[in-house]
Amino acid sequence: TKPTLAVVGATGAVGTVMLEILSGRPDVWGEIRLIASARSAGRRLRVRGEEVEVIALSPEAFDGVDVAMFDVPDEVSAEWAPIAASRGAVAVDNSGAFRMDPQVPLVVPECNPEQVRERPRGIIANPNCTTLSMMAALGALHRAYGLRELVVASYQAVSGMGVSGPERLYDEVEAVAGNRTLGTVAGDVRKAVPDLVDSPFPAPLAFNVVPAAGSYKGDGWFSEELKVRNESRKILGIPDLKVSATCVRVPVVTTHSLAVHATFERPVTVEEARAVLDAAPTVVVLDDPENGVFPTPADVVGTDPTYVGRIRQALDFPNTLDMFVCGDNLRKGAALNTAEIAELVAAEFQGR
Ligand code: 2RA
Repeated sequence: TKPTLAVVGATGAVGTVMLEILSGRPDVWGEIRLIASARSAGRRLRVRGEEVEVIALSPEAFDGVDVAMFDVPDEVSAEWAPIAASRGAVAVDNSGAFRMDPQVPLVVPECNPEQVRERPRGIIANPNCTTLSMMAALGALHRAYGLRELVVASYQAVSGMGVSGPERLYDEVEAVAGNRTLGTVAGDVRKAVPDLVDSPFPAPLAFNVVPAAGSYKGDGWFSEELKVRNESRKILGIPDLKVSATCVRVPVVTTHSLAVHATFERPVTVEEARAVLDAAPTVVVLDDPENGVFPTPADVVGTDPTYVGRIRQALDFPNTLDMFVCGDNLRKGAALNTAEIAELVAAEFQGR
């Protein structure tokens, strides 16, 4: 019999994409149970062409569940993923609660699929969408040339925040639309957008970029920047990888972009790197800058691959490539990778 899957957080931004993805993937699941907060219980959502009623999160909701995906805030996962595991489910968690726990593998199927089986707590973590958006590409290059140093600037879409991000961006864009003098005087955009106390962002996003993603962690660092460092090291299995990241929120609805400056142990040419990336099944090289061909969020949103372009040799840094990477933060960056991990676990049920 096919394993039973629970989707916890089915009504959120990632949960919504998850249901869409589950409807299009090979059908490895028996029952798919939808779980959300008591507030959302009773809603009916479509998955695999059928309407399924959302049930409230409770310990009993996990009875008979083989794999439980969590797309909920950190504190909800911290409490409930262990409950699901204690009731016999394998929890695949997309929050930050367990990613750095040494007893919890942090898995990107393109990089470290074998680690799904090393789960003493019954929990497998899915990486942060910013890190994840570049992992398929960097994993392939690391295998070929040995990654040593990573300097990254992110251009992060607002849906990384959950549904409140796009809502706020659309509101702000509506407020500034049509005013052809805005953005010319300091503070004019701030005055034009709705009150920032109601915003999930610390500054206007319309006509702006904001160098603050995640929560402030002290010593100048925001959580997203530390996650890029810690999670890249863990996924790639390079504990001493040198990483420095600057994470920036941009007025894009969905799809994170990253400017990546990657230094390798061995010499690497652009031609070879392109061939390595081309050969990676889930990476698409879009790299003909002379003819305007490079990845942009507007062109890649809603698709599964990791896109790489602007691949070039850093002029003053040996063994170093600069490149621009785009990935849909709700798909490969979140729901798709979680689904892929869950499918690896589901494969263990075959023949049982
Ligand atoms: C973001 N990386 O973009 C995140 C959190 N999922 O906000």
